[in-house]
Amino acid sequence: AFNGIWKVDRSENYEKFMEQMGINVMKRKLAEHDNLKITIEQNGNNFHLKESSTFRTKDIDFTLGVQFDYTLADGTEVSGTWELEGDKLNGKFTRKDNSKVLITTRSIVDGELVQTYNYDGVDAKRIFKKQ
Ligand code: MYR
Repeated sequence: AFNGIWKVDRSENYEKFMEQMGINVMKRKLAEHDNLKITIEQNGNNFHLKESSTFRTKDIDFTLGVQFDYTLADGTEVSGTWELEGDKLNGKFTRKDNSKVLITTRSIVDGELVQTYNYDGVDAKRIFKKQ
């Protein structure tokens, strides 16, 4: 269900979320127009993602339930896991610099990919359309 090429269409409270993450105003402005595109290929428990944005392109491989390292576009390093709960992907990642937890989910809602984010009391969403 997650397979496909997903292009960001709109965001909710993403700027506040990034502010809570400690990202400076200039990077936040750029990140609001990052044209993020995520290509997802799921094979059983294994995922291969291609992330592309105005910041970078990056390949990501992970297996459900298996911890992996990831570097956010601003350089922040995290480590954590994705797990599948029903039709929903639940991600829990811990920042290496301050040990705070970033919770994220991915689910398909009305044909759109909805990714939610929570960090330190601030919630945000980004909604992607299939190409
Ligand atoms: C992936 O599945 O895309 C890789 C793992 C994602 C880890 C958490 C992603 C949170 C991204 C938040 C970016 C906010 C900018 C600081």
